[in-house]
Parts: sequence; structure tokens; C-alpha cells
Amino acid sequence: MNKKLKIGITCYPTVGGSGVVATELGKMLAEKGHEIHFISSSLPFRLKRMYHNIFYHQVDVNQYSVFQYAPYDIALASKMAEVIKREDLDLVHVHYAIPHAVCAILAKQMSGKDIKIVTTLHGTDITVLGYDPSLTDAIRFGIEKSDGVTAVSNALISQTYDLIKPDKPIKAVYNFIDERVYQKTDSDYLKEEYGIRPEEKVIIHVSNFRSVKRVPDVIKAFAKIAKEIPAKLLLVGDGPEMTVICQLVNDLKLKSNVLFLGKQDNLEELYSISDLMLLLSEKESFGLVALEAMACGVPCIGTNVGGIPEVIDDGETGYVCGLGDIDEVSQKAINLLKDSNLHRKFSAQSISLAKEVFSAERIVSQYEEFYYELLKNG
Ligand code: GMT
Repeated sequence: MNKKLKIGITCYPTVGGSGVVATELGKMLAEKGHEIHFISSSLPFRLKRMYHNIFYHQVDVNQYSVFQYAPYDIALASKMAEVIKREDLDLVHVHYAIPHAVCAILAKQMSGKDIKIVTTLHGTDITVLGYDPSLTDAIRFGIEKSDGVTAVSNALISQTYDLIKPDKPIKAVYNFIDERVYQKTDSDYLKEEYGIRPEEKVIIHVSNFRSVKRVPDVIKAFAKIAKEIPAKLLLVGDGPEMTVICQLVNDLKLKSNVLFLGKQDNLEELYSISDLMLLLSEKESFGLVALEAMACGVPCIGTNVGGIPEVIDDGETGYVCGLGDIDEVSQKAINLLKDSNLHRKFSAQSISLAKEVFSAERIVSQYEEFYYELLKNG
């Protein structure tokens, strides 16, 4: 039997798919008996209960007047080095190449310990930062000097080779959901509380409302759907585009059909009252929210972008449409919402796919095997 490991995890701890995945991974690994040390700027937001084998090490950045910019990256690397030495870690798993992989490489050198560094690419580190020539070399360095590199979809691997051209194998390890949490729950009372009538279909969109999420496309598609079917749209999350979205909802006279719910926990309850998820992004390396919705039996319509087609099985669990093709999205949504047999079939197939391909047990084991393989190779 393989020995239990001492693992450092660094991520962006605030709301966002990568933070969710890193935190859930830490929790699952702890449940399997490994000792987990989160090293980040604040407590990962999903870490809600006590675990005897999860520790949190906060990175503090001192503000000295000599610095125009506070040196977070150096503070993180120093904290990582301190934890690597004091806790005698076997490996550090960082989420995001920039700055985390580069900080881990520096920390390894500072600590003088022969630990392994695993980097997981989540998307925007490649698909956005990868276009900035001033960062390409740093991203490539972070990838090449890591001992092992994973990415959350095959599409992201291709994009990484196209944009960054690293001389390094990258393994696809999909994101996962904890099916103990993401399952259909009885939250029908919420419909009543939100004033959703029984005959109304519920469409949901969850994101950080950045422009890459193309939320205006969601609103425009919903406008067409609501002309044909009584429906409500739940908008969950918040972000820079929110003002534009509110204006568009007003302009299209949809105010009484759209519920702005802001940032929410317990998303499984909202998915459980939803009939359809729309994820119409122009960049999306995976689309964790689509998977969460599917696990709760909600079919998804997404764009043919990045990793979305690896998550949505087109014509089986939902549909994959052209970017910006509002007519295609709304027509497919209307057909699906009007056909209760088809909807039931897609819903059941969504749950099965989430369980079979993206279950926590399956994916967490893939990470564990990857760790042991790297450690075995010395
Ligand atoms: O999508 C975002 O804006 C947030 C970003 C993040 O840092 O969490 O999400 C990225 O990582 C998620 C987890 O792997 C993926 O599900 C998202 O698709 C990916 N976002 C993009 O590629 C734009």
C-alpha cells in the first residue's frame, strides 16, 4: 500500500471554479487519509467544517513604503518554503501557472528539499494570460519546471501547446463534483418563495459575470424563449458586467422574468428547481457550473468553445451551439423545454454522465495516481 502523503495546495481561494476544485480536492484527499496544507492569501471559501488533517497557512504581505507594489509572489514563495520545511511536505500542488507554479519552483529552491511540484492549468492562465507576450516565458517556465502538469480539458492542453509551446507532457484530468452534495434535492419551496409559478420553466445561469461569459447572449436567448414559454431566468453570481446586464434586462422589458440572486452558496438547491442551464461563454476551459447542474439533473446548452463540448454530450445531455448563435440556442431550448420526454431523458443522462465520467472518486484517484507516479520516479 502507498504511504499517505503530506500535500501543500495553493489556489486562488475566493469564488471561482479553480478555487472550488482545489478546495474540494484537498477535502477529498484528506478524507482518503492524506495530510493537506492549504497555503494561500485567505481561507478557501468552501472549507466549511473542521478536518483534523487539513491545515491552513495564510500568506501575509507587508506594506512597506519602499514598495510601489506589495510583493505577494515573494511572500507566497517564502510561506511555501517555510511550510515545505516545517511540515516535511512530499509535494505541492498549485492551481494556476501564474504566479503559483513560479512561486512553487522558487519555494522548492529556497527550501532545499526534493519535493515534487504539480501544476494544474485551469484556463485563464493560458487562454487570457497566454496572449500577453510579457508573460509567455514565465508561464512556459512554470510549466516546464513543474514535475507534473495537468489541465482540466483536452481543449486546454491543445491551447497551451499552441500559445505557450512548452516542452512538457500535460495530462488531462477533468474537474469533478462531490456527488454527495450535487444531487437533486427537494427545494420546491424555493419556487414559491421566489414567486415562480408552477407552469413556469426555470432557466439558470451561474458565473462571475466577466465579459468572457457573454451574459448578454444568455439574456437575449432567454428573451426569445420567454416569448414562447412561460419562464423565469435565475442569474447567480456577480461581477464587472452586472450593470450592463441590468440595463439589457430593463431594455428588453424582462424585469419581472429575471431574478438577480447575486453570489450564493448551496447551489444544488437552485439547480434542483431549474429546468435548463445556459453557459454561452466565449472562453471556457471546462465549465464547472455546467457539470454541477448536470449532476443535479439539469440539461445544459453551451457554446462550442474550449472544454464545454467535453462536458456536455451534444444531443444526449444537452446541446452545444455556435458562439453567439442566439437563434440556435433559443430554438433548441424551446424544443427541449416543450418536450417533457426528451427533457426527462436528457436529465437522467446528465446525472449518469456526471457520475460515470466526472465523479469525485474517479478524478481524485487520477490525481493520487499521478502524485505516486511522480514520487516513484524520484
Ligand atoms: O471562469 C472563470 O472566470 C474563473 C476561472 C477560475 O479561475 O476559476 O475558471 C476557470 O477554471 C475553472 C475550473 O477549472 C473552469 O471550469 C473554467 O472553465 C475556467 N474558466 C475559463 O476558462 C474562462
